[in-house]
Amino acid sequence: MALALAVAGTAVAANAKATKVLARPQLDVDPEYREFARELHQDDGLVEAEVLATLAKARVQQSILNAISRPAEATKAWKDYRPIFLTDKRINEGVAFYQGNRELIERAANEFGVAPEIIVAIIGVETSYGQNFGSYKVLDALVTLAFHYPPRSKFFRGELRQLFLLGDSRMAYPIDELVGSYAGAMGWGQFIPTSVANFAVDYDGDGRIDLWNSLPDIVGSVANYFSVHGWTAGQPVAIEATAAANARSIEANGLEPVYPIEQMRAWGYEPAETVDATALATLLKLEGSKGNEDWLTFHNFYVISRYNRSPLYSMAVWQLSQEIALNAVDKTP
Ligand SMILES: [Ca+2]
Repeated sequence: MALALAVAGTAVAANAKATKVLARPQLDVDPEYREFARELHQDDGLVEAEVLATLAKARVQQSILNAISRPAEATKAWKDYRPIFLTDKRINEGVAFYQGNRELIERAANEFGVAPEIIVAIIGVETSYGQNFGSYKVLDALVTLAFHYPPRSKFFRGELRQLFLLGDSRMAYPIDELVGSYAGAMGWGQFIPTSVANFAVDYDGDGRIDLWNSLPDIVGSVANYFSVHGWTAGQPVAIEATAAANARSIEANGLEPVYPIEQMRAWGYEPAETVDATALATLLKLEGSKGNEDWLTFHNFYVISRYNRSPLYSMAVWQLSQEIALNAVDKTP
């Protein structure tokens, strides 16, 4: 039943505890909540009673545990992953979003040194341009995962702590009202609390961060995320290559670009576009709908992967951005 997924070995204990909490939180006697509140008081100077009062508003939800336990999308092949994101609908809505907010998007892109179509594509892949940013209370999601999902409790306790540290003064809304994904990712760009703390910006200058209703804050925050992670304007992202029959097999270790293009060519990978021979790349092999694809991916592709570690995610963002850029050409004379 319900929480059997929690942890092998301690299933009985986890089950008993979760059943109790699911039925009715007894916060005044829950030692884990107490310990957490005590830590936030000792380490961060928060008022223990206030932390407990906020925790008391959280609802532990089985649907959150079900969602996080689903198999990862990383197991999909590119031919099955691509059609989820590269749809006419998502491209057309991205073009409309770009054209409708061109001044803002291009101002942020210039200021932060990021490609405008990448900002649009990230928001498109994450939440279909704000149409689907999740319906969970962030507090519910993080409390559920911090205290009832042992495999990642350390990570989510850290995010819950950061949510409290952001506090009502930094965010545009009280922290117990914030809405996001089942994993506590917030707003149009799906920022978890540590990402909000490190990368979100108040781009409309009202003193608060609003990743739900302020387009400047949303666009500026995504642009700043890319800027801080090292996006380099005007540099290549990914180029498809033709592999010679005797192309050397390359065991790519992640997406970090370590091989100069001239080396890749010597090994039998001919880029489909002209590119600086000294540019560093790595090889990404994908299973496309028409067979295997060999891609040379560069530093900027690696930067996209800092938003989400899946290579397929990065490729979807990149290809969506290119479709949007093609179709969103500025037609003003
Ligand atoms: Ca703001």
